[in-house]
Amino acid sequence: MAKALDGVRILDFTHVQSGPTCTQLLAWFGADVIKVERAGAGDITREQLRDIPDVDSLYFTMLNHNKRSITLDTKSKNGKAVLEKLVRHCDVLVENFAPGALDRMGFTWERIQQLNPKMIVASIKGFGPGPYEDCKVYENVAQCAGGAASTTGFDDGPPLVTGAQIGDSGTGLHLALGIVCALYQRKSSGRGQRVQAAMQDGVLNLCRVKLRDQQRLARTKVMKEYPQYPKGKFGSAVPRAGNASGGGQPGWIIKCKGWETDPNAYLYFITQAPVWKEICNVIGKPEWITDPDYATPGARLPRLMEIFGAVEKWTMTKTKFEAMDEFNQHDIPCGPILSMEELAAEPSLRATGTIVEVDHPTRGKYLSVGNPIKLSDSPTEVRSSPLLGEHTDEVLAELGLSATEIEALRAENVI
Ligand code: CAO
Repeated sequence: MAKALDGVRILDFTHVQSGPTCTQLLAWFGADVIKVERAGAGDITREQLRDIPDVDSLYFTMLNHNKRSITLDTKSKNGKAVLEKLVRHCDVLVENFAPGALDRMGFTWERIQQLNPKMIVASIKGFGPGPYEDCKVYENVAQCAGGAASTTGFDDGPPLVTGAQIGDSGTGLHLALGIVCALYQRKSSGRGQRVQAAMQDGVLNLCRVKLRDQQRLARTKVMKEYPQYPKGKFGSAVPRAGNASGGGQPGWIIKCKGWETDPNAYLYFITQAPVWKEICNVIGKPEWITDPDYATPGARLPRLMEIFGAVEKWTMTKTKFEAMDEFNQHDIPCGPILSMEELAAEPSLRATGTIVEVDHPTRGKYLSVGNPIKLSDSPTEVRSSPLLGEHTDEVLAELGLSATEIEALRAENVI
């Protein structure tokens, strides 16, 4: 079946996590992604967190499916000549080098435009223009600089980073959207353009509700759905909210049967206002339906912890799945805390291709997260990540190089 991005050629200069997540998505939508790696070394993640000696790590394989790999020393004279051909050949260059690296290689935006005015140049950096624009950045730095860490965790503890890679994979997603928009605009403008996504900006975008709360706090000096209310104090900055819901319907994580030994025997529970009556009936507190101290959302705010305690008393007699089943029969929103072990074994995620088993030539079979975005006319088939330089000869031949020229580059260690 045809794919959404059939015919789009991506010069993939990405490494580590943020950029590769972006180009992997584009590959899943059908783009021909040519990953350019340094000869002899490759993307550093090939060897990071290895679980099998001399085999590409899961870190690498899970971020580079469906791509082709070529090796090229882009700092050598003959390597630069090949890179020029690639720039002419491709539609989009994606990179997440440290600031200035592409310029130092001799491929400034101006030079790329001379070579191919239709080329879209997409970059991820840690920070946008400003005091930190020259800094190298990794995931957790972005989480800290983008507002996630200061608003995550409990009030009496230090800032916390989250397991979700919102700085890397989150910014990769932002960049992918920018690239697709630029490809669309190119249809009418006929020109390429620069697409830039800073990791700090991406994290801040995902922390939008916290900037909302910052302004509410400045105006009202209190946030009644936060666990600090009514007993604790509020300062001038949005505090860490523990497990409080980020929206208008208060929620909290509560214990379920087995919590003493199972670190994930918990449920996220939401006291959604329209089903308050049903909540009271299920947990055995029918008197709260009409009691003026509990009957309205406003009256419940200073009593949220008492209410979550009462719900927890009930959920501690049920497993998280039993509690979820029963709450759902009454349309009460809640969700089990699922471990990676449970997710890996979940049949419905396998059925939709959100979790896939992939066969790798040297690793064998492993699990990966497939494409979380489903297009009805462009289904995703997840293929193994490439071995280092697996497609060098094939791609160079497509660029018009003869077998003799390719051998000469190999002899010079350019590829
Ligand atoms: N041939 C020759 N040289 C190559 C090459 C190739 N095929 N590919 C890369 N290089 C060179 C680069 O040109 C650069 O050289 P200079 O420093 O001399 O200009 C050098 O390799 C190293 O690149 P780098 O600085 O990007 O890599 P690093 O390991 O030092 O830094 C990182 C890594 C991620 C901190 C940095 O790239 C960065 O800040 N990127 C932007 C933000 C980002 O994406 N961070 C997320 C990473 S995932 O957590």
